[in-house]
Amino acid sequence: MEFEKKFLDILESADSLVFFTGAGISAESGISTFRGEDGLWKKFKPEELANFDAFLRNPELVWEWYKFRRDVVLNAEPNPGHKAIAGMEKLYDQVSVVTQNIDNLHRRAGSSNIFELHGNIEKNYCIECHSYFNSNELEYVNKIPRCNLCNGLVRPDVVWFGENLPHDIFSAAEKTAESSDICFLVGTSAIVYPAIYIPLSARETGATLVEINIEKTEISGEVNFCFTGKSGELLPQILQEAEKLKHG
Ligand code: BV8
Ligand code: ZN
Repeated sequence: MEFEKKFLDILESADSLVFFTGAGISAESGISTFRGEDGLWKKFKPEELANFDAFLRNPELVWEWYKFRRDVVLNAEPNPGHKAIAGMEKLYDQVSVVTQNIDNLHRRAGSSNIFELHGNIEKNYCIECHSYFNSNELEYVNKIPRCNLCNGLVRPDVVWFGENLPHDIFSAAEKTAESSDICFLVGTSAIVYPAIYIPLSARETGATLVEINIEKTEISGEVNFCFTGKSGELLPQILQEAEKLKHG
């Protein structure tokens, strides 16, 4: 893609970058998005799966869904989009990833400053005594993991609809966004709150918003630059431009 000079000048003068990512950045790793054509929500209804009442009503079904998604994630690899974001850390003083994804792919790609707003599929906790368990430590009783300390129900450590986001992570992410020069919005439909406040607060404090998506979204009209294309293709191109600008 040919990037306009205005964007390249901002890319060159920036010190601090934030990448606000959604399910779309992992699509090229073979992980379904939520609301796309093959989206997860097409097959399952969020209200039946990604909320606490649904979990209490039918823990087997919710666990079946997360075990399925965890298997997909474990067999997936970070794609060139994840890797390009990790590569930016060699060129800029501050590079942060604020992700809505729970798939761990940014960490596996080598990013070192990650804020997981909606949790992580590898982490779980007992709803009774709040003991934490990694997914490979879980002990299943009739397809449901139970706490080996109090026999309570264990749930994925992810944020379901109607649940608050981890306050410390959210406010740290917001602070990072507010001190960024560029906030990239990568592969997100930009409809889930309060996550979407992160790029909006970056804009409030003067950051340039750059959207990377295969289609227009709810926020396309409010960003400074809209690059239409696959993040696995566009992000490596932006990294290449940044290398040329920063290394001359
Ligand atoms: C809360 C769990 C306070 C983990 C998820 C009415 C109006 C506004 C808000 C609300 C409302 N009713 C309720 C709410 C609040 C609700 C909300 O925002 N709902 C939305 C759907 C309207 N939010 C909440 O409930 C949040 N909590 O508000 O707490 C509270 C407290 C008590 C009582 C009430 C409120 C909690 C939200 C978190 C929910 N958890 N996931 C998991 O199982 O994964 S949400 C789920 O959506 C994922 O976390 C996902 O990350 C997130 C956002 O989706 P995206 O990542 O954007 O993915 P999506 O598929 O939508 O889009 C993919 C994009 O990628 C597309 O644009 C596509 O074009 C693009 N793409 C595809 N391929 C590529 C690509 N782009 C580039 N390259 C490609 N190759
Ligand atoms: Zn317990």
